[in-house]
Amino acid sequence: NNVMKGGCPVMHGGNTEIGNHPTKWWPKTLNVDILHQHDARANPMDPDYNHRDAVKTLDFQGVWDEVDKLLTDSQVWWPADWGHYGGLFIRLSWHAAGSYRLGDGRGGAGTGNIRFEPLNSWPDNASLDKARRILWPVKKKYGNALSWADLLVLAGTVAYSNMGLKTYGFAFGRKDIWGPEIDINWGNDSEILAPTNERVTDVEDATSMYNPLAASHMGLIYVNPEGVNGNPDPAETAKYVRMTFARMAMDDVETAALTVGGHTVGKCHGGLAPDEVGPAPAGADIVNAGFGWSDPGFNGKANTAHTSGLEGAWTTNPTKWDNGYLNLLFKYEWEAVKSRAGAWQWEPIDIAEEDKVPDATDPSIKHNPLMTDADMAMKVDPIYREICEKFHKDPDYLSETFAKAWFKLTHRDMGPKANYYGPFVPQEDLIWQDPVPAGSTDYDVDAVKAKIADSGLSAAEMIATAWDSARTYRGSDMRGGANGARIRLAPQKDWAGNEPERLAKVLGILEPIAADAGASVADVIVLAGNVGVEQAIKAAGQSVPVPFAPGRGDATDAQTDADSFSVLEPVADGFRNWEKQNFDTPAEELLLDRAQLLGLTGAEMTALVGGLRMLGVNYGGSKHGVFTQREGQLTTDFFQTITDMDYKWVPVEDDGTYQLQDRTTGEVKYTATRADLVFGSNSILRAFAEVYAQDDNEAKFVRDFVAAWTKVMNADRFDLV
Ligand code: HEB
Repeated sequence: NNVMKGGCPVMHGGNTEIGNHPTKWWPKTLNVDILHQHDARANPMDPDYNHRDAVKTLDFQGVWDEVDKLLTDSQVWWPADWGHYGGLFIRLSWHAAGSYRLGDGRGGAGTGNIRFEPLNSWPDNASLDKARRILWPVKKKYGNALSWADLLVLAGTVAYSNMGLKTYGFAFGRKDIWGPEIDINWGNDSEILAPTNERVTDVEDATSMYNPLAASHMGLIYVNPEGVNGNPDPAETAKYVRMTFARMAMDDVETAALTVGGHTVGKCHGGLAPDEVGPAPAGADIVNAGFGWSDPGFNGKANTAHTSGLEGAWTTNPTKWDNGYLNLLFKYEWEAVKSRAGAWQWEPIDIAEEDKVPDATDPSIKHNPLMTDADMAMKVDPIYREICEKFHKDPDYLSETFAKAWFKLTHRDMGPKANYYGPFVPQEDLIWQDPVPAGSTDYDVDAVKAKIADSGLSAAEMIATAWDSARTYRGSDMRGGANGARIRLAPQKDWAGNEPERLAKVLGILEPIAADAGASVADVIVLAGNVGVEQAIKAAGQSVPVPFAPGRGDATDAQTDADSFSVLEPVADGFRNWEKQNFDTPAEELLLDRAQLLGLTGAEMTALVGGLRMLGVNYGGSKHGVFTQREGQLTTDFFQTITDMDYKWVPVEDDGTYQLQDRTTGEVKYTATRADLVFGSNSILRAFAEVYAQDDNEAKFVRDFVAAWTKVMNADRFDLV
């Protein structure tokens, strides 16, 4: 049978390898898959499994104690330095959390993503594969109630506590994912560890790094420990430390505290020359059991381990929380030398014997301590130096500042405190948690609806305002959203995208209604949007109620860290067909990214865009994409038009917009942007658009629109789930 001569039943490198994705030949294809990652079928838990219920049953203290015990339970396959895994566990937690970036809220410890590519195989995460395996018995014992994501952050926190730091607290409640995150752009670099030049416009100016990247190389959490592009120069490295930490929402004091406190414990590992180290986990041979960076020079002793290539500890007592780091940094002059593995590091000149560091395996041997280029930045950069001198003189100040910065680092992407579980949650409210007071649920919703309907506001005004209030939500770090009604406050009330004049008018009418009813403004904004949508449904001759869940609260200015809200400003919103300026990134990509942050599926995004276009809520009243003769009715006209071959699509020269011309007469029937036309041109989105254009799906469309609308309105209602 010649037809079947191919050999194996499954061709090696066929559809079972990731490199053979169907669109690989067309790499610019819109990646709609980012909306469908972490699909229910990729999740092994039962369909009715709710991690929030499970985590409440966890034996919190038991887990803590078990991790504490593990710290000194050295394993033959990865022995602990000085018999203590503290440093390793802390680096694990820090690298889990440190991938967070403020720009889009992506990365961070909130999902357990470090278990998967690319993070699992990033060179900067070398040996953290071992750290997680050491923790496996705890995960195994406590099971579903203990997520990996929680455990990865808990490990470092317990380690600090064990070594003498008074920790600030810990919250459980992170939910695991079961495969790589595909929505995160880690950079467009040509290769792992490509020169920093590929991600900046000017190497001397760290702030010129492309947004929202927050690391100096592909594959690193922050900066190159050997110096910018591997050249030791602490003053230059200081710029990158400042920039990368700022992009993680850390100021200079927090950054210095984290660096000093981080390197107060543990050590660097440089057992080998880099070319002797085996491939990362994703590229390693099957017999490595999921481990990467196989190490032919490793003789079963801690002191031959290889990780970064730098070698040595920062302090004389690397398993204790003390002030040793700053004592040594300021006591000695340091010179750049090569480690035994060939990496640049700094070592002290003429160090006293008693300040030397005991060997990680044989304490009778003593070594020089080391500093990375980033550590030297703490001494060389005038701002960091001043902060560190204060820390040096006042160790309690260091401990308190560090403990709080560590808590922020490891909890920054968990959203508001409603997402925190367990007995170690700190009482205090912190401004970066974007606190929102609880709102009333005890008012007459129908009476408020009636007042709104009588208020004289148009459906479009109400829908646009509710949408703007809710659209800032991003699931990446669970910030933003309608709760808190921060759209009333600076800076949001003045954002161009919120059309400040219309917003002020609408708020001027809704606020008294809220006050009269004892409802929050946040609730009334959403309720008004629902009223508008219900009117549009009725106008289309349908009747589908829009669900409403009261209970949002109104935040105050004092509860709002105005600066940290600027990153939530929508500078483009394809749902309202708007861009603040002409961006290089095409409108459809901006729309897709926003839909992903909102947690929408492809069908939900499609229903919302096509529906909102019918409701006259485009920014500035533009008519792009308003493919209907009956604006204000929630119909499927958008989809009818976009799938209709009677129209020819013609670009408007130098404008970035398009015309839909009658194919026979040439008459311009409608105008459009790329955020409209993509629903007719992209093969996947067109498939969704066809569903809603179908004759049998008019009612389904309205139901789907309402469900997607409600999802966005409730995206930040962590109190409901
Ligand atoms: Fe770190 C380690 C770098 C920051 C914590 N560090 C390490 C190393 C290096 C680095 C290179 C070594 C590795 C090995 O093993 O070999 N860092 C670095 C840099 C930076 C940092 C560049 C920026 C600035 N850290 C940091 C932070 C923290 C830390 C922030 C926390 C908080 N680290 C750490 C630890 C360690 C390290 C703990 C130790 C580990 C062990 O012991 O194993």
